[in-house]
Amino acid sequence: MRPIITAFKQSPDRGRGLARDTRIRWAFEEVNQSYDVRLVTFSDLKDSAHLALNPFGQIPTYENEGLSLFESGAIILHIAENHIGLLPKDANARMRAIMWMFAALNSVEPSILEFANAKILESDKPWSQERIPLVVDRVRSRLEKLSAHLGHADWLENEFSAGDLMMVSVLLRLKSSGILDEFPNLAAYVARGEARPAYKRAFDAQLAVFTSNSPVDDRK
Ligand code: GTB
Repeated sequence: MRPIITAFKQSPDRGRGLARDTRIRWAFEEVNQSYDVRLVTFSDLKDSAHLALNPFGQIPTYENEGLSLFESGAIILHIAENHIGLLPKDANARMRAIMWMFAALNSVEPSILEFANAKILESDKPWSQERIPLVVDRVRSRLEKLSAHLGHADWLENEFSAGDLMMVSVLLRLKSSGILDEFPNLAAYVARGEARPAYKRAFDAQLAVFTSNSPVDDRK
């Protein structure tokens, strides 16, 4: 049986690969596991059928062989645990790769989400312009430490792992902001992730969904 994941029929990111199904697609591609995608609308997310898969009414979800999961971290950990290619064999190295997945989701992603929310959801608030520099500083503070740890290394530990897949996925959200460019080693790290053939296949697959489900613009 092929696993099934959910993804937006029309992603609000317009195919930039920022919705969280992309990281799941990337994990599948890294381990050469084919998968199916059930496309959902925002209204589908509120249906009881979807809420039974994810009580928070979000994508991505995962279903296979009697197991259903939500949370991109849990889904990628499950894929990585059950295939070769995303976690080292050595028990300590394996745990450190998992630690980096948690670090990406718990120590780095929250400030980036705050920044995205401040820019997108709160831009019309009278206090927005005052708040943004504070939020950017929190992102910068995390990136400074991550950048110092990474140094000149290619990946967070010795070899590419699910930890890098998650960290690159999280950092990608900053690409258009310019903040990443303040840390050339992190910008290069993200570019290394994007250059992986598996990432490219994942990116192209989600873009194809957006392209084929966008209303045709027939303005002359
Ligand atoms: N913690 C969960 C996980 O990691 O799986 C978070 C899942 C999540 O935030 N899902 C979002 C969702 O379903 C889509 S990815 N939102 C619908 C809702 O909550 O009603 C987040 C996302 C959305 C849009 C952009 N964008 O436009 O750039 C980027 C990322």
